[in-house]
Amino acid sequence: MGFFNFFKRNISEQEFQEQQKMKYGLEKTRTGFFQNIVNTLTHAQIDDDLYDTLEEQLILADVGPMCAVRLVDELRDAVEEKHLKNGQQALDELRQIICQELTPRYPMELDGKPAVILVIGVNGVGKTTTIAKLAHLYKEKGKRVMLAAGDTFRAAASEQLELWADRAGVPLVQAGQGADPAAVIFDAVKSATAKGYDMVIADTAGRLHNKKGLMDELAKISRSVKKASPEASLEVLLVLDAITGQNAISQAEEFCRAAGATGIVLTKLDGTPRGGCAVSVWENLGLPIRFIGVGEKIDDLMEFDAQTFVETLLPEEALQKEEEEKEETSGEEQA
Ligand SMILES: Nc1nc2c(ncn2[C@@H]2O[C@H](COP(=O)(O)OP(=O)(O)O)[C@@H](O)[C@H]2O)c(=O)[nH]1
Ligand SMILES: [Mg+2]
Repeated sequence: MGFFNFFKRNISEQEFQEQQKMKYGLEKTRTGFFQNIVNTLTHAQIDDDLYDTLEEQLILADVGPMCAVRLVDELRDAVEEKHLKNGQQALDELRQIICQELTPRYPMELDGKPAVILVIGVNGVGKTTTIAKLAHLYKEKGKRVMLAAGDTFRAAASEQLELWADRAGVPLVQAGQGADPAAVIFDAVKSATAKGYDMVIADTAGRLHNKKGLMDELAKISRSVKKASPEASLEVLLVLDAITGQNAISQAEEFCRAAGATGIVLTKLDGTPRGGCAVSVWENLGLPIRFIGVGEKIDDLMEFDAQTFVETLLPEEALQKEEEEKEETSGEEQA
């Protein structure tokens, strides 16, 4: 115990704000299927029925059948090994297992000059919005950010990004419809290097590529990034829509390794009660989640923190109780 002591952990004001934002963003998921998991475990005796129920509930939360079975197996082993006695202890163990599952195995590559982030994914998942949010986030951190309109397939894509670039207050490099995306990104990296920008974030077209086409295009972009600046680093973020959850993950499996993706952005977590798909991303795609989208506004993107995520979805019972009490008292005060 202790690892997840939500109350006893001393947190800064900023961490508190992050927790609140995550709580709000994950409202549907945390008050839905994950709430059931907490309720099931908190009051239960540990037996085979409990494991069956838990497995079902994890699947309902969209954790994915294979991942759910494995997590429950891990939990069962841990319960035996550590001689855990009750559901509360099992819940604490489950938090740790899921947290480990969600913790990135390697850091993001952002130390290049400039740091290039290429954003890929199928149409409608939230690529362009995510790029605007990323620009905002890194600008707030004091970085000089430039955008590249690499989605040259549709004229509207560039216009949409232009609006967002204005809102975020960052420059945008764009070319006409049908231009070569690798050339646009080359120009952006060149320009960023010349002007001393720290970061280039590039949009790409969301056509459903075949594997070879996608591979070739990304290889070409990657070469042009290096050609434009030998000191550039490249992070390729694949955007997945949490609303389509497991479906999105199985679709992505097809091409994500081929595409050389290095990380995942999971968008629209605010729009689904089944945000559990996050838990199976590593098992299915072998990629860490780097950011989560929790709304449509420019600051509705969060850097992914596994511990805060798990504490939000599987809070300690005491936390919920205290909140209820707080609500009751404030209700009384108003009355
Ligand atoms: N609720 C919610 N909507 C989002 C989020 N991210 C993107 N969207 C919406 O998803 C739609 C498609 O986004 P867009 O960035 O154009 O997707 P793209 O085709 O991949 O570039 C837009 O209506 C966005 O406002 C999110 O985190 N939460
Ligand atoms: Mg787009």
